[in-house]
Amino acid sequence: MASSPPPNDLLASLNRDGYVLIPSVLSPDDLSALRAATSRITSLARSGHWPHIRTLPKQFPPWPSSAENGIWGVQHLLHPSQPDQALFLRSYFSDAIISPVKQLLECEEDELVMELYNLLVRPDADFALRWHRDDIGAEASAEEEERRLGEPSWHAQWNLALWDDRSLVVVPGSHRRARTEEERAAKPFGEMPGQRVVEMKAGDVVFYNNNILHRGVYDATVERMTLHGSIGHAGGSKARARNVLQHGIGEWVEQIDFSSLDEEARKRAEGMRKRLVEMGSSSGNVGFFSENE
Ligand SMILES: O=C(O)CCC(=O)C(=O)O
Repeated sequence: MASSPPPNDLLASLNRDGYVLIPSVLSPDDLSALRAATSRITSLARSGHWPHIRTLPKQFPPWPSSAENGIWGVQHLLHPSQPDQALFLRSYFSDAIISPVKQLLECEEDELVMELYNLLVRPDADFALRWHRDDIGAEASAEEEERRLGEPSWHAQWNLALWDDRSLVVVPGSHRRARTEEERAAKPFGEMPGQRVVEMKAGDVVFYNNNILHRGVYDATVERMTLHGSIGHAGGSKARARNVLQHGIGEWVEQIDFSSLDEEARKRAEGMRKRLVEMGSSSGNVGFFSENE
């Protein structure tokens, strides 16, 4: 694994630009094993045998479970019925991810919270996402944007490319300020002043503030297998944990068997899951979430 920049540099870059790229975090063996596993689950998803998918031409969840119009993502790599679950568990809880996350959240391991692990793939037809911030709607006023952007984000989100990837387009620095009039007036699928394509080589990981102005531009002829994950901080809102559970993993998170992990990673995983369930649970029973809402 290539050496990461010192912690302060990593966080300083994220704070300044809204994203930070760490090159070559995967060994050649890990890269080829992950490519094989992501190909398997993507084939299952494209052929209608994995219902947890992002479907064309829809940007935001919820997505239907039918792949008949094509897909651009595969959800829930840590699901117990996922054929390569053990490999994805190893990847999600690996030092290559956890070390930078701890640096970016400025916290210790026992404050980390398990969240989501998904996969972004080559779409079946050319497709693009409109400019957006993940947690602040386009209708927000400038005051509302400023207020929300001033709050700590309490989670880290990343893209880990298994093939070279230039799909993510960002406006550097836009996570620190409200949109300008020009940005507000820009076409949802058009060029934005100052936009930058995030150029990733296979094995690179980019961490980004999910409220940076960004979009995805996808080419149906270019292979894409990019692991897309997030990890929370126990200081964050209970609402986020509940949301992760309700719309993501609440029905099966407690069934995940961590015994394939080595002892250190298993302890890490048990702790992170426990904090997710405790934070998200108002009744003490995670199974209630999907029934109640
Ligand atoms: O494809 C990407 O890398 C970006 C995805 C994205 O913006 C989203 O899921 O909201």
